[in-house]
Amino acid sequence: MSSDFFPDVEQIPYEGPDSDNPLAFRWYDADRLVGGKTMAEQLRFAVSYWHSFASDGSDIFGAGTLDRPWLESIDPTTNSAIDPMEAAKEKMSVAFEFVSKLGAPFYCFHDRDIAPEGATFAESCRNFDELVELAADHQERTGVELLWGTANLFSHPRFQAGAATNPDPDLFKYAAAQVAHCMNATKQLGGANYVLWGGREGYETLLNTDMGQELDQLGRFFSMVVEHKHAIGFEGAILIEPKPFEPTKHQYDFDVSAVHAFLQKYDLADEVKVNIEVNHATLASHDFQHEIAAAFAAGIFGSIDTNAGDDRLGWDVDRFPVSVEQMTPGVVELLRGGGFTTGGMNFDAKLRRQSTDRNDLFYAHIGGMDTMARALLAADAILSEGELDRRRDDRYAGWQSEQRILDGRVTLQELHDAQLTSGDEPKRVSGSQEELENLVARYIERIK
Ligand code: XLS
Ligand code: NI
Ligand code: NI
Repeated sequence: MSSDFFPDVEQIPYEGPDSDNPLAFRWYDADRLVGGKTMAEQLRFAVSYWHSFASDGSDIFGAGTLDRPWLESIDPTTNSAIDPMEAAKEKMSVAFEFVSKLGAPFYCFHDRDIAPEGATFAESCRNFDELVELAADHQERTGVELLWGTANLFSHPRFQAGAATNPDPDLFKYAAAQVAHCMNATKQLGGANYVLWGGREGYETLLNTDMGQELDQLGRFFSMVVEHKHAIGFEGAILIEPKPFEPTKHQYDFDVSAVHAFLQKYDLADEVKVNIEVNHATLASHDFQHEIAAAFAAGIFGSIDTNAGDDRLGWDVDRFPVSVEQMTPGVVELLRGGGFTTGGMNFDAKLRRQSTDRNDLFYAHIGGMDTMARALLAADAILSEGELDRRRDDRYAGWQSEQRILDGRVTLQELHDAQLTSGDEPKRVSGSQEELENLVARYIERIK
């Protein structure tokens, strides 16, 4: 097809670990059974519209470098202005061409990634609705599905002081309207989830911030989202994406535990789950696996934004994941918790600014998908062989005969009195951390 934006690529095949073809998967074999499900079902990969199609590689020091003609405002051949709606349609054709050639089952978008902002809210809605109609056709034609939709409540200058946490109620109202519209579209497109990342929901300085007031606003906003979900009969999950800072100095949805406490305070813990991003976890001084384990422990695990940070850069660099060693412990926690239901693995990751060839977008996603597939194979081998969990269970074995303490049938005084008479010094046992680390390394080495 000569009109293709990626003319050198037909469909990315699976060729196995011995392949040297840079446009083939070596580990991601969609139909391979791992832990009772296919790899496609276990990993539920999604391509993010914003990084892959709506960004041009610009950074705070320089202009865009990537070949994304639909992001230009002037057509270089005719020297005439490009109609933003036509450009959005072209962008969408390329997006679906890419996702289907890659063989990822899902994509994710912000409302403003797929359609341009209009002069008024109503015009923005009309623009968006037109592209949503088109997305429905593309989904139908290609079989690609929507993992989640979200509203961009942070790019436009009107959101400089936040959306739901804005001191001006007019911004709260504007954001509520935009979210309602985007939720309706997400439902229309059969989205499996709806995500809320708190773009500028935080503060720059406490000198001008009433934190209690802002948290109450945010709590009410999320409650309205949940009420709207039920009002329209949206069956997907509502997810909050924690991040500790950036763009604001402090973001209220700091990490999974902060979000969980917030959800409990506003009585939303049964209705809202979390979308965990790898590099947001590290920015919050956690590991990826910590955030997944915390989410399952709290009963609020939802979905994953997979990416990687950089050891020497303390911001959200959104690299594609390349380290099996880094990803495997996270996938162990994912499988221990039972894996995905509505969620999936969205590549919230972008090309480096010098990766200017069209096919670089394929190489990036192929590497990311192969990395996660290897992590899945290692994690599945670790858990099915069972040694790690046997060792973990052994550490807690003593509790089997002490359940009455956890049930609340014993007092502090009783424990004191018993200790006085029995007086035994508790026995210390090794935590065997290094041995367990070696065990995990062995499984990673042996992936087949
Ligand atoms: C930014 C977030 C964002 C969300 C969607 O750091 O990761 O991309 O995933 O709004
Ligand atoms: Ni994200
Ligand atoms: Ni992020």
